Amino acid sequence: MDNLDSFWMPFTPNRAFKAKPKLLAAASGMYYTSHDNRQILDATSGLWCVNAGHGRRQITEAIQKQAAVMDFAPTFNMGHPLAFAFTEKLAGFMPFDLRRIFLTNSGSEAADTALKIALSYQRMRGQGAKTRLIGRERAYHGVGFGGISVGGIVRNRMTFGTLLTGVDHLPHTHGVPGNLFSKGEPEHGGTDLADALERIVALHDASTIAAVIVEPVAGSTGVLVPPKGYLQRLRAICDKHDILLIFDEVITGFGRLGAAFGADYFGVRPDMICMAKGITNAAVPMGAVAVSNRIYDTFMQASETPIELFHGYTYSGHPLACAAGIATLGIYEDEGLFARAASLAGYWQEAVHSLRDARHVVDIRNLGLVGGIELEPRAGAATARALEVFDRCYDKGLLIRVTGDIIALSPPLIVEKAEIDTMVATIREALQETV
Ligand code: PXG
Ligand code: PLP
Repeated sequence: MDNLDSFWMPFTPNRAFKAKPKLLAAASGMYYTSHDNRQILDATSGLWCVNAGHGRRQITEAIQKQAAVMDFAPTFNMGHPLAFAFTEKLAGFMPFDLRRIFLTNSGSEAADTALKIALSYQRMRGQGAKTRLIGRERAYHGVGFGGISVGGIVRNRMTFGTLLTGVDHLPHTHGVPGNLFSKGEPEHGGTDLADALERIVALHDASTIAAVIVEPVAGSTGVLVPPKGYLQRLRAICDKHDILLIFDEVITGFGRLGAAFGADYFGVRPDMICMAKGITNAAVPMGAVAVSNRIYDTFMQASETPIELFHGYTYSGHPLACAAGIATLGIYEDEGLFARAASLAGYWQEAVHSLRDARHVVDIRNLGLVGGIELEPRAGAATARALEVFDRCYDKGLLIRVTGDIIALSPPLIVEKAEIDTMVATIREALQETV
């Protein structure tokens, strides 16, 4: 590779990367092939997205076939059969009555779309004063102006101006005494943490609040598993005050927790679900927002303009993405991958928690096929230790993800037990070698 100058890489220390690049050249099953022709075991499903494993033939063929038939068709005032076929199939995967689906091209667009639907919905039903949006500390909802406003990552916000006004944040759910090294959902603090929403309601009044948006399990900021009862309590408070509850399931969707969605796993009914990533097994970019029939019907019944929602993307329902999506959902069904993830979750839990006595480890968290391993930060050099572990793992043929000083693991749902053992053994070794 001669010249790395032109590509301004996303969320990357460009100068450091370009001095020592890591390039991936091919992918199949559980493995990447690196540019220098090494096999790299993928413990992160790419970026939490290749849930069915890499290079799935059915998906590739569906994309090839569609590209040869029709490259693109507009969905503004027009349509094409695959967009309807895909959303119908996807509706069959959705929990509760979240059967109306708006298509986007990414999770960021899904998050911004959901927030806009919430605001417009409240207005549509005569609650136009309900404009406030409530997010959470340490939340990631992508990088659009809406998503970073309700998001809880200071760095993602601080240089970008005033953003949305009328936003408030719940406390994050991490760090309750007694919850360290919890296996699965932590025991303590769920009710109190959710009751913070009551305080926000008391502060602003329910008549000003449109929606609450949360990730069922916060992924990006280090695998923060909600304590028992937390999401149930959020739902109850939202019901009490007539506030919409949005689950951002860009990571927790499509089997990651061992159920189709986090809403299924926790048995909590959101009013909307944001999704992306695993929706097409990442083969073509796509995102979506599923909304309840009640929300959709309100738009159809109350809209005073022919167009019910003034929102959409050139590529909403792109034919190649729809083709990839149909093939992906077919694989999830045929191979029972969500049930497979559920059946591996116990093995995964014990494997990840076996690192409890490894060097530098201060906490371990898990749910479904997600694991978070938190390291003691190096004095005066936050994130440096985790980055060194990342580099060492990569050199040993393992791709992990690090965020701050936390290792976040999310293997494809096709992972075998022996590969889980390799992941854990490699991380242990890398931790041991890291100062
Ligand atoms: N919501 C959630 C909950 C996410 O996890 C997005 C929205 C945005 O999706 P797009 O497709 O616009 O990136 C995400 C994305 C990481 C990592 O390493 C996580 C994400 C993206 C990139 C890296 O944790 N999550
Ligand atoms: N900017 C300009 C000038 C455009 O014409 C469009 C779409 O027509 C957009 C941005 C939005 O692009 P997209 O629909 O791909 O999000």
